[in-house]
Amino acid sequence: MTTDEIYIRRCFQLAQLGAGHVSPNPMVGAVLVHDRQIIGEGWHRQYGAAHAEVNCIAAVLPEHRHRIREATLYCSLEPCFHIGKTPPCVDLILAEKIPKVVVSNTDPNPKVAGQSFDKLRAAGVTVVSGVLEAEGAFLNRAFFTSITQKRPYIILKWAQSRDGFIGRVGERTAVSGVAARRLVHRWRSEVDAILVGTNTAITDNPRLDIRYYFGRAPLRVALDRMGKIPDAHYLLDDSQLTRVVGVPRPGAFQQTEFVENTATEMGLSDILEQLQAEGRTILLVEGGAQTLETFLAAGYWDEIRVLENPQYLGAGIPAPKLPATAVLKTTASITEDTIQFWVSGV
Ligand code: AOF
Ligand code: ZN
Repeated sequence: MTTDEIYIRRCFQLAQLGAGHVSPNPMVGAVLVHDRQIIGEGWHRQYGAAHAEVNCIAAVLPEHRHRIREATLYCSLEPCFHIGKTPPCVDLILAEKIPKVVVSNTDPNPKVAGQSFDKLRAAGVTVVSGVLEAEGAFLNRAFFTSITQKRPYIILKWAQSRDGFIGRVGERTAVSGVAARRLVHRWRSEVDAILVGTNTAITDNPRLDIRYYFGRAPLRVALDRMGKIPDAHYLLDDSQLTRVVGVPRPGAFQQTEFVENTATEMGLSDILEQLQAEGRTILLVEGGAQTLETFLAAGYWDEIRVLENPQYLGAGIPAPKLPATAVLKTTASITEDTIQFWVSGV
């Protein structure tokens, strides 16, 4: 590993601390290094709040401040060029007279898109870009997908038994173990919306909350084309931001919105368009089989997370087939469950 790679990796670690707090912004980390010593670290902690570079520079101790003008700033993403919710980081770098900047990814935001590199170079700053670019792009895959494909990054998730069933027919079935369930709640806290189909909404009566974890609860989206989800089900309890796509219902809902859509197909593109327009850049689809298969058939997926429990169900609803373009990115295990992370190879 080169020196640049070591510090860019550290930027990635810091960036990840923003997971679940910064979307639709990217996760960004920054490190200031003087003479092989880290004198400042920072990350983008909260959407709308200070950028990684600002937090990094603010973290430098007073007795080290005079070193900033001899230091190298490592940053996982190209510093911003524009005035958004915060002033341009590129101007801060110039004001601080930082002589060298090393970056992983160019910011695909059209308001930035390489312009900060040009501005820094024109001012005499040494710029190195493209360090661990593929890793950086994977870290911010939701941000990149929403900009390039103009739709949210879509994660399909299901839990299956060793013999490949996601549940018994017409009956709520606990497939995963306790620890895996907690992990799923963590995943929920890291996305902007969770979607379930009608059958799952009716049969499982899911809450789609994050009670086994903490952080930001996502928007719940339930498909209810026939208006069949029972009124007493959790998804209609108005306890959390919820969107029901299908048949509108009367009642004094505060956090629940009804989007009329009774088309025979699920109207997925409308749902995705609305999420994208709202700045919700990561969607987790939690089932059931029919809904997952509709997303797969439409090519609306970027990542698939399969949890597998060693139990045998013997019969039930078969797990969806993985698409031929799916590539196994990594595997993990959590107590008795194993997890496969698949990504799209095209
Ligand atoms: C950076 N450092 O830590 C992040 C950047 O509305 P704003 O001001 O927060 O700007 C958001 C945009 O800034 C976002 O779309 C992306 O292009 C860039 N994010 N840039 O220099 C950071 N989070
Ligand atoms: Zn910035």
